[in-house]
Amino acid sequence: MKNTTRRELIQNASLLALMGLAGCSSAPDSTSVNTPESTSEKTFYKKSDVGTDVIQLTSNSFHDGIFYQEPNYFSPDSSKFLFKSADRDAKYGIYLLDLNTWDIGLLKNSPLGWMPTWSKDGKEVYVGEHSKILAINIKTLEERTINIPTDSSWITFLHLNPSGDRLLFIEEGQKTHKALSTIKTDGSDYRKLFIADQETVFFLDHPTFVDDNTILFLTRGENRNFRGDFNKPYLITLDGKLTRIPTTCSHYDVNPNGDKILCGQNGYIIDLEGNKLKEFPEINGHGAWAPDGDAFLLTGDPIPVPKESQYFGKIVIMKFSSDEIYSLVSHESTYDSSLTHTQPNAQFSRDGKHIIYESDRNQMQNTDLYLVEVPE
Ligand SMILES: [Ca+2]
Repeated sequence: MKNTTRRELIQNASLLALMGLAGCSSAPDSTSVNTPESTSEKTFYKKSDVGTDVIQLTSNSFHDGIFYQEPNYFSPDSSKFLFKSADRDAKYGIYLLDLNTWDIGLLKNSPLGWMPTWSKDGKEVYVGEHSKILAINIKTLEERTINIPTDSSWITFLHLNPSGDRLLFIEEGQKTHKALSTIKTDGSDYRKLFIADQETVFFLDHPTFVDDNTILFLTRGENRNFRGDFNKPYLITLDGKLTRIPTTCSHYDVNPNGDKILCGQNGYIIDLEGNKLKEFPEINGHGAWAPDGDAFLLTGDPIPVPKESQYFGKIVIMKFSSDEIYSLVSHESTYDSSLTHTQPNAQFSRDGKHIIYESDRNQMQNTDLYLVEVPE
C-alpha cells in the first residue's frame, strides 16, 4: 500500500501558489500543516551551518530519496523535483514534488526502471520499462511509448543529451548489464554502442552525456568487485569511437561545459584526458556541480571521511577556481546499509540557489528529502 497521505495524481498546475522558492526563507508557516486538501509534507527543520533555512520536504515513514547525484532531477524551470519513494512493501514509485505548492504526487509506479529523466521542455518525464521507454506527460499522465528494438531487457539509467532529442540508457538483464545504447526521443536511430562481454565487463554504470556526441560511462567487473575493470571511465562517441580515460573515477558529475569531470569518490577533478586539475583529498563522497560550472558540492560521508574530520556528515561546498571551502549543512547521514549507497545524494537547483539532499535523520531507517538555501 502506498502512503495514503500522498495523492495518486499530480495536483492541477493551476493551483500553483505564488510563494515560490522564495518561501523557503520564511520560518514555519501555515502551509506546513497538512490538511485534507493538501499533500504537502513540508516543515521547517533548522538553520544550516551558514544560517540559511533548511526545509524538510518529505515525511513519509519509508525511504524517500534522490535517484543519484546526476542527472539533475529538478525540472528545467526548477519548479518541480523528481524523487523516488518506497512504500511499506518496498515497492518504488516515482514522485513529483511541486516546489511552489510543496504538493507531492505519484507519477509512476516503477519496480525497477527508476532512474527517470526530464524532457528538455519539462513537459515530460522519460521512464525506463521493459524493452521500452515511456514519455509521461506530467500534467495529463498520458504515456507515449518509445519501443526499444532489442531482446528482453530492462531499460535503465536514462539520460537526455544537451539538445534534448536523444536518450541513452543501459539494457539490463537479470543479473548483468548487456549494453549501452541510445535512441532518439522520436523512437528513431536506435544504436547499441557498447556491449558488455560478460568476461571482464559485467556492468556498465552511470552513462551520461558529455556533449551531444560523447558519452561518459563506467565499466565494472563481476559482482562489482575489483577484478577486471572497476570504476574505469570510458568515453564513447555516437559513431562508436571508444577511449579509455586512464584513471579511476566514480560518483562523478560532468560540469555544464562538458570539459571537467568531478570524481566525487576519488577526491579530484579531471579533464577528459584524465589529467588531474584539482585535488581535495580531505573529503570525498558524492559530488555534483553547481550550474555555474565552478562551485560544486560533496556529501562527505561516512566511510571515506574520518569521524574526527570536520567534514564528517557534512555537505561541503567548494570552488574549482579558488580554495574556498565551507560546510553548508549536516546531512546527519546514518545510512541504512541495506540501501544501495552508503552516502546521500544531493543536487543543486538549476539556478544554483538551493540544494536538495537526502538524509536518514536520527537513524530512523527512514530517509527524507531536505532543501537548503545556498548563500550568495
Ligand atoms: Ca521518508
